[in-house]
Amino acid sequence: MQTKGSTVRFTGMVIRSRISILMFSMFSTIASLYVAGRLWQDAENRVYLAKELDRITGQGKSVVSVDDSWKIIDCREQQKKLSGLEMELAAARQEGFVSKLLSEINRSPKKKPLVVIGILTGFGRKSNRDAIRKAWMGTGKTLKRMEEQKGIIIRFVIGRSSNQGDSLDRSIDNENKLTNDIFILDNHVEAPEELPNKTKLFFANAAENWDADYYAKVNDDVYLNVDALANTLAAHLDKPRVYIGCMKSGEVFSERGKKWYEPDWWKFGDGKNYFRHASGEMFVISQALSKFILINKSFLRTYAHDDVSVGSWFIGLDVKHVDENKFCCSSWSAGALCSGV
Ligand SMILES: *[C@@H]1O[C@H](CO)[C@@H](O)[C@H](O)[C@H]1NC(C)=O
Ligand SMILES: CC(=O)N[C@H]1CO[C@H](CO)[C@@H](O)[C@@H]1O
Repeated sequence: MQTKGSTVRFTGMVIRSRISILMFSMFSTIASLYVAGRLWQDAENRVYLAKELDRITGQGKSVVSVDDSWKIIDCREQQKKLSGLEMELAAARQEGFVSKLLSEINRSPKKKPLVVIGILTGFGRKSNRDAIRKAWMGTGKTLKRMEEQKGIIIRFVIGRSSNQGDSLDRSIDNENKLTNDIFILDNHVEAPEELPNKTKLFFANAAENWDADYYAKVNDDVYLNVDALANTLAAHLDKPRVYIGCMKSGEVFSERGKKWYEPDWWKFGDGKNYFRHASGEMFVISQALSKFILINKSFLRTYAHDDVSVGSWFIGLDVKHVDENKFCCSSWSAGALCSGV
C-alpha cells in the first residue's frame, strides 16, 4: 500500500508536472510566435521606411537618419549641377568653342593670381581701412597694378547691416564706389559673434570669385609686407593642401560669461587647451582648402573663435600645417612680415 500510495502520488506528480511542462511549452510557443510576429512586423516597418526614403531620395542604399538624407539630397543637387555643366562642356567641345577658348587663355599673358587677401573689417572702422590703404594696400592704379603684375588681390571684407539698406550699408556702398576695394558679403549680417561664420563665408565666396593659388585672412589692424608674403607663399606652391600661419593653441574658457567662453569646451579634452591652429590675425590656406570650404560650408561647424573654427576643419583632413614665424604679427618677432597695431 505504501509503495502503491507513493506510486499514485508519484504518478500524480508526473502527470501534474507533465501538464505544467505542456502548459509551459504552449505558453513559450505562443510567446515566441508573438515575439517573432513583432520582429517580423518591425522588420517590415524598417523595410518600408527604408523603401520610402529610397523613393524620396532616389538612392539605392538605405538611409539611416534625416540628417543623412539631407546630405544625400544636397550631394545630388551638386551632382546634377555638375553633370549639367559636363553636358554643356561636351556640347561646347563638339561645336569647337572650348578649344578656341582654351587657346585664348593660353595666349593671354594674365596668370592665375597668387593670392587673394581678405581684410576683415566692420562698420565704423573706416579710419582703420584708410590707414591700411595708405600704409600697404594702395588704392586705384597701385592696387590694380598689384593685381595685374604681381597676382595679388587685396579687398576689405564686410557683410550687411541687420537693417539691410540702412545708413551703415549705404556708407559702405558709397565708400566702395570711390575705392572699389570692398568685397561685400551680401548674405552675411555683421555682428561680433558672427566672425567665425564671416571668415567661413569669405573663404567660400573668394574661392567662387577668384581662381587663385592662395587665400589669406587678415584683420583690419594688421600691417603687412605684401612682397615678403608673396615670396613666402611661392615657396609652398608644391603642396596641394597647405595651411600656413603662426600656430598656437590657446586656452579653452569653460566658464559661462567669461570673455572667450567656449560653449563646446567639453569637446577639447582635459588639457584645457585647443588643438594647434593658426592665429587669427593673419593666416593663409591653399586653393584646395578654400574649395573644400566652399563645397562643404553647410556642414562645417564653427566654434567661439574664427581661428579655432578654421583649424578644426583642417585637423581631420590630410593638410600640411606650416608653422610660419613670419606670420606672428602680434609678437613683433624678428623677420615678421606683418605687425599688429
Ligand atoms: C553661423 O551659421 C550657422 C549656420 O548658418 C547658424 O546656425 C549660426 O547661428 C550662425 N552663428 C553662430 C554664432 O554660430
Ligand atoms: C558632404 C560634401 O559635400 N562633401 C564634399 C566636401 O568637399 C569635397 C571636395 O573638397 C567633396 O569631395 C565632398 O563631396
